[in-house]
Amino acid sequence: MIAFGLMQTHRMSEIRFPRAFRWGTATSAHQVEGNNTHNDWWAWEQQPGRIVAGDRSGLACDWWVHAERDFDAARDLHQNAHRLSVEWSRIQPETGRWDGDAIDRYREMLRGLRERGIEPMVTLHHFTNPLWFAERGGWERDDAAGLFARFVERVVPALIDFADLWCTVNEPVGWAFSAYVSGVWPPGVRSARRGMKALTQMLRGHAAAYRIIHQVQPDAQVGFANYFRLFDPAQAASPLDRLVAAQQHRFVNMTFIDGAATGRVRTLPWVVNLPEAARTLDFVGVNYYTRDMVSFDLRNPKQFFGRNYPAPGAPVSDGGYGEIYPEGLYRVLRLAAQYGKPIFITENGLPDDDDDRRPAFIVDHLSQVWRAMQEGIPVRGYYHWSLVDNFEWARGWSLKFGLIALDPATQTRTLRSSASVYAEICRDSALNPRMLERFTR
Ligand code: GCO
Repeated sequence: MIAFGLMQTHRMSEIRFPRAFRWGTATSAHQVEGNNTHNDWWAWEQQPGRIVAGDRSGLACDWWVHAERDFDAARDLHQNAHRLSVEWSRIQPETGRWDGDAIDRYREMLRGLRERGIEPMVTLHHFTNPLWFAERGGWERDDAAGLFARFVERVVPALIDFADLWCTVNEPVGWAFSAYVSGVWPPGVRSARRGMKALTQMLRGHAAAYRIIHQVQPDAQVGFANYFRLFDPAQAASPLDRLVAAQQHRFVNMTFIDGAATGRVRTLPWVVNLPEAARTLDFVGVNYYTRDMVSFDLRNPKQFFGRNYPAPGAPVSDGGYGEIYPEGLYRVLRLAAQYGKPIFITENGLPDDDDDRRPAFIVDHLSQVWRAMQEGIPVRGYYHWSLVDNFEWARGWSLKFGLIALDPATQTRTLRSSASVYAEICRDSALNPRMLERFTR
């Protein structure tokens, strides 16, 4: 209803964002760099049956050598911000070995972004772990956070000339679920208990990183990228559907962020007191993609007895990735606002190979961002996932998230038409009447 009202009022006029708004895209090291041979994902990809169609990251988008080619494109598309990650296994390929050349390459990349007028946001852990770290027990070991902290102490001082916006970790709950509950990501474990252990250790790692960064760069803004997904009861009148949806919501959306805000986690089965983690958020990073309808189902104990599916008849993106639900971004921004911090939309996007939905997706989602901002919610930037098609974890190369299409075999790039739509938005810091007229229903 309200969304409809918004479109009516603004159908012909412009939707203006602040001049200082950060407009960019997001990527992660393993998904774009290529030849990340020292991490657990690389090893995982070599095992038969792990990745759709036996795909491998391989050369990925060849960023380790040629990231600047895509940085040029981002600049030409009027982007002024980019979120990328640094690969721990490059910087510390073995327990006792630090690779200065790898750090230099990251300095060069960040300088390259700055020179193009693009402000970097740097993520320190985006799903991958050095093989040596994974082989000794990864995040399940009690010293994991300490080992991560050593990496942070090494890499952050080397990058502070170029960056002051930091994401410690990416989507910790989603990562723990895929790595330790469903077991479709390395280390391929199926044990909620072990997952909780790893997640607790990662919260410790986040807190340690928060402190280290502030010691070396007092003005830094530090947060993490929290995955927000909406879970709506299939039958609003069913208490069981409501209960299950609420449980999923608490667990997926709120556990880690509550831990980082208060130092306490009370999401059964996860109960932790970590006072050191309290107040370790300078901003809230929002990764938003989709929502689920949820019905009670005794057969799914691992999902809190819920069965999840897209709303019947709703538009969905490629490959069963989920419902396209722009109003969800407004709703998660309201959730994120309760922490009283500035907000960055650190990821939002969809797999859409033929690009028939992406232009409208961008315009509709940004209309919802604007709507939240009209209510005083302090959104500071939007990083579309992603700049260029990249290696989508267990889905391999099958899902195409890029504004720029990539053929990984030939490294040929082709701009999708959504790239130009988004470029106009970035240039004007506004949704113009033409695009509102054309793309909003
Ligand atoms: C994640 C990550 C990205 C994905 C993106 C599309 O959410 O898994 O942060 O690495 O590629 O979300 O699925």
